[in-house]
Amino acid sequence: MPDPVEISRDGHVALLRLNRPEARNALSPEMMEQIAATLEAFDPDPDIRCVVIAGSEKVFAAGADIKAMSERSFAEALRHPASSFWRRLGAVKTPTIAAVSGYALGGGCELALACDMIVASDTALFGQPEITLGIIPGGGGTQRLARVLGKQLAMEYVLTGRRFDADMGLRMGLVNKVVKKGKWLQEAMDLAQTVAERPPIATRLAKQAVLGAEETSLSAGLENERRLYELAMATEDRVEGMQAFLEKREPKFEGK
Ligand code: DAK
Repeated sequence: MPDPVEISRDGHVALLRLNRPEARNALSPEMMEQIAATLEAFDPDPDIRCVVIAGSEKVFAAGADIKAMSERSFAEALRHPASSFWRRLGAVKTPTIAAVSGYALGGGCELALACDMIVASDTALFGQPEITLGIIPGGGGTQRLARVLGKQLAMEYVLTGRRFDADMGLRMGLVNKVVKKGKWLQEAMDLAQTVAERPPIATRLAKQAVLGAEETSLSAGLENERRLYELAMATEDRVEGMQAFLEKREPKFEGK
């Protein structure tokens, strides 16, 4: 059987492509383990500076595997790797970009939401249809949608299971950029290359600082930002970055 996730590299950018077309990239336990383990392995590696997660032209991911879920008992659900997958994903320090074309539904939408940015094809369709199956989003959908869209809109999409398209996602602040069909992956890779040109310790610190805004009060967030800033000031890369500016040359960041 082919790997459910294809992993490739382009310079400092890693690309993870979900590859279960026969099940519309439904997130199987193997797929989730491979995604989480790969991202965890990249985290301490300064050569991996940004990760793009993509599906195919037709589907990003159709969510958790409904067939497998339908056969799972309550006790099995408690022990299932899915319960730790989302926590592991949320702990990733490397900047991530979801490149979404076609359906991003249920856990697929939650996977995109767990990434730091979303580049979408104009064919992309997002939604949390769990309610139509008798469950509710369990991979962060209720929380991340409410934070991005606000309570009223999140409530509408979570209670109805209705989908929204890429343009609507852009208007609501969930999508960073909408790109013509066929160009979405390149656009996401270009954005990732730009992030990858930046010093990798500083991008990881910056990611932590921005995510802190969702977790804390403003004063605690500002305090957290100050500490992370001080860490950035302790890096060799910031010496190089400032020196390069003063010498009017391009910086060479080593991740130190
Ligand atoms: N799971 C399993 N199989 C799926 C699937 C899914 N989510 N989505 C599609 N498939 C399978 C179909 O059963 C079909 O299989 P065969 O009949 O060929 O064997 C094949 O993929 C092709 O599907 P369609 O014929 O439906 O393909 P279309 O192109 O016509 O439609 C579609 C594509 C994506 C619109 C449609 O397949 C669809 O609506 N899929 C279901 C979308 C959905 O309801 N997703 C939400 C799943 S629930 C948790 C955290 C998170 C979650 C759970 C737990 N914990 C922390 C514990 C998340 C839950 C979910 O995501």
